[in-house]
Amino acid sequence: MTYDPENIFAKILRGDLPCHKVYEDEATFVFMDIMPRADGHCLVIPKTPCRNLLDASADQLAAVIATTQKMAQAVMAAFGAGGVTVQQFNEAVGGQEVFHLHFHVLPRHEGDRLRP
Ligand code: DGP
Repeated sequence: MTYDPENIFAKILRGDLPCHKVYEDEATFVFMDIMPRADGHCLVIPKTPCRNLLDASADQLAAVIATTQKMAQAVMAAFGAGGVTVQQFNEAVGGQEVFHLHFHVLPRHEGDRLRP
């Protein structure tokens, strides 16, 4: 499987499409999900091309996981959440819709349900 530089998140990274940016460092970028399944649902992506977990380099994974941890801590504080669900999908059959590696960070509250 190859990386398509015309995927939506690549366009967001290039500034060709708008997004609600949450955080950025030299290796990663975080923005709000356009179809949030929980209040505060954000997406963590590497800045460099990567289709999904299956072709990620060790450096990309290390950077994305470190930022995912930061975002998990941040959304818990910002949304008064009691926990965080982290989701990640690979290839269409695995539920992936946008083919640039991303981790979903979903703040959770006691008794809540993720929106479909
Ligand atoms: P998945 O590949 O299944 O992990 O889902 C892709 C996610 O990306 C989905 O939760 C909706 C979100 N998404 C799709 N298009 C856009 C977009 O243009 N902007 C933003 N912010 N999020 C998007």
